[in-house]
Amino acid sequence: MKVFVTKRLPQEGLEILTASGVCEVSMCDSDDTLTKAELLKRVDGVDGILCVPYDIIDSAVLDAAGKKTKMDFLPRTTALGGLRDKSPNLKMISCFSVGFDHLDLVEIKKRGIRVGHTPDILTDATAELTIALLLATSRRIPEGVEMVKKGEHGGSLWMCGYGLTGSTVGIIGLGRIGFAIAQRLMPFGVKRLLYSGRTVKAQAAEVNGEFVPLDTLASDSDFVIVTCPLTPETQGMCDKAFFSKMKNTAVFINSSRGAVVNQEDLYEVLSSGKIAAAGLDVTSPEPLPTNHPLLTLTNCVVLPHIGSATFSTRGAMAVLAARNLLAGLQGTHMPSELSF
Ligand code: 8YV
Repeated sequence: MKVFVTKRLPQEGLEILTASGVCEVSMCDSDDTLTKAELLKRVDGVDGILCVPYDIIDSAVLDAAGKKTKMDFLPRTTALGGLRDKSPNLKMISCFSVGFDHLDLVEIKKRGIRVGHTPDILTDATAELTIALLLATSRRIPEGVEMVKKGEHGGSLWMCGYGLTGSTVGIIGLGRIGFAIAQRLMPFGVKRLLYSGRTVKAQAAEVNGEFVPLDTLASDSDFVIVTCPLTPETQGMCDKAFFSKMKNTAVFINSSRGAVVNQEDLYEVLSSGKIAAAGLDVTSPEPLPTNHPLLTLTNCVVLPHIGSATFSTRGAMAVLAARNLLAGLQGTHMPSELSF
């Protein structure tokens, strides 16, 4: 069987694939995201794809990957015809991510293709990064670093920011990562922990979480943290109407997906001081063009989507993605199969 890995994979994952004897691996040996044309070309006739969130897996990609070979047109009755079931269609999509908003699940389901992803193992790393981003944004750390380089120093209110002690934090989407963030915030002396989402979470009691409507979360929080998945319901959810309910001293953090935020509206509220600051690990698009207006603001800290970027986490993601891929190809139990 043939598999295509769309981006350079950490060695421990690649070794599992190559040593398996199950598949022939072709990998894009680059850290750049493939263009659509290249992706379509490289998936031609493969049985499995190992992809990252930047690869949009839509019907065009599924068609290209599932392309029938000459062998498929041979009658089954001939000796060679028996070969035609060997690789007529894509069997498996393995995501090097917990998120799967880059997949057209309707088309994938129709074609009976299995999907694997990498939840849990990146929760701690992503929660840590979100806390780092929150503190960097609220205590103006990148700005402070620049001040030192410029030799600047100021008065008693110079470079002041906002602290977590006694604050109200609102988490949109108290899933695995949202909950891990809440746990890490508790020792900072947060006074109230609010959360919004589709359902009340039993686990929320462990972090004294109060389930509130999104409007209440926006209006009462000193820090708003977005960790919900990108879905048709959450796309563009943080827009002008949402930001206008926030306090003008509040800090907005997003470590989920860039498209949950309307970036024009965010620029407007940040530049006019309607909210205090924003920290984004995710943007739309990624990378953000270097001339993007958000990058001109001192009260906006933008990171290059590094939530899961620790050596050990990325290694574990590669191992899990490889094991998922092999199980999908062989039709066996997958360590982390997406049910949809
Ligand atoms: C990416 C992520 O997978 O897991 C997710 O959903 O967005 C990240 O962990 C990672 O950046 C690799 O592209």
